[in-house]
Amino acid sequence: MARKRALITGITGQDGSYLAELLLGKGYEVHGVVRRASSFNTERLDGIYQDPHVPDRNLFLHYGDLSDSSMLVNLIHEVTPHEVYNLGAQSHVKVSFETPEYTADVSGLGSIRMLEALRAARSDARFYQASTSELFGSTPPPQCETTPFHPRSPYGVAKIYSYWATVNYRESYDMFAVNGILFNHESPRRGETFVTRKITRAVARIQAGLEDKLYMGNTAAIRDWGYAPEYVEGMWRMLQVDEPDDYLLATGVGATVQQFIDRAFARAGLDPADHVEIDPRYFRPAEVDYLLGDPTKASRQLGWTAQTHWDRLADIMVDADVQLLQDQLNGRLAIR
Ligand code: NAP
Ligand code: G4F
Repeated sequence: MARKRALITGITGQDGSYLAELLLGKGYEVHGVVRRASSFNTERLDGIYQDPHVPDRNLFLHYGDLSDSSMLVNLIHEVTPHEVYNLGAQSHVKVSFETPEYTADVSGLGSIRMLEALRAARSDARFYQASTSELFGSTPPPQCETTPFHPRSPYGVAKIYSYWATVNYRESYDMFAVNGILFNHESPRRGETFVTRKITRAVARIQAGLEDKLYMGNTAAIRDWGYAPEYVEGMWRMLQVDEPDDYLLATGVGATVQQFIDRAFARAGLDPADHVEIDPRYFRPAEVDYLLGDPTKASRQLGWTAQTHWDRLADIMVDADVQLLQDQLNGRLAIR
């Protein structure tokens, strides 16, 4: 059988890089959209080229942007993908308050541009939209697929547009278009300004004596944190079922930001009371207080269950950041 082709927007991000590895390992030809930047932004894909078990010759990168519809139209014609994973987004909630219009353009309209490109090409590709637990916002937990949405940020508002666009194209044009409503998922590849990575990176630097203080925002917020490599497997499974539907992925276990801090500092033999201070700069105009997902549907229908909960995840991330810093200090990698 001919090799399956997948197109990933956001391939340079945390999830995009894990998904590319997963699909290459399954024998796919993988195409990714990369934004032009003034310096290298494909660092998370480096592992693919260094791992002899991952067939990197089947990976193709294309310059592009979700704000550029003609580029997306041309790319769909060129690649003729079997599966499209729309992971590209301005994905930072706090930043979305500062860049609401840009966030709406990329994280909201970007999905419509991709869906229209598929429709114009009469493509029968299966489409995955990266939806989010931020859609639930202030609706109390536990949240499941039928829980009402009440987003609390420009990011959440943009993503709700993409959520309904995906449902609408499925219903209007009989497209195989699905939403994965994913709760927070993290890894050593998590962006450095998201809370878990900010904490584990600071722990490594404090332990090494490079820093002394970690300034935090609202540490009472509760999140349902899972492990990103497990979540990209769930994305793939959503596109392998017979009928398109929307699924939520979560661990079903929650913790406060403070609990994550305590666990991460303990892993490195440090006391957070000596190092953590609250800085109002990191508070948001509106907060999402409590996210806790019920992943029963994904478990029953996709056979997907999260294996790694927040405490083990904190250990994995601290260990990785300590090792990364050691490699940097030993001159094997550049310090950032
Ligand atoms: P991420 O690490 O922030 O990656 C975002 C990706 O989108 C990057 O590759 C980024 O490119 C790309 N991108 C940004 N603006 C773009 C544009 N204008 N055109 C094309 N691509 C653009 O995010 P992630 O954690 O991997 O998340 C993947 C997706 O899942 C996002 O849509 C996010 O909103 C959603 N999501 C994430 C979580 C989570 O907990 N991680 C939970 C639910 C949903 P650069 O590398 O050039 O910046
Ligand atoms: O790590 P965060 O920035 O993630 P947030 O806002 O939950 O969004 C992430 O998860 C969503 C899924 O629910 C994704 F859709 C989205 O793209 C992104 O990946 O913040 C987590 C919590 C918040 O309550 C925040 O207020 O941590 C709190 N927090 C406290 N101090 C902080 C900080 N967050 C950050 N980033 N930095 C702080 O200093």
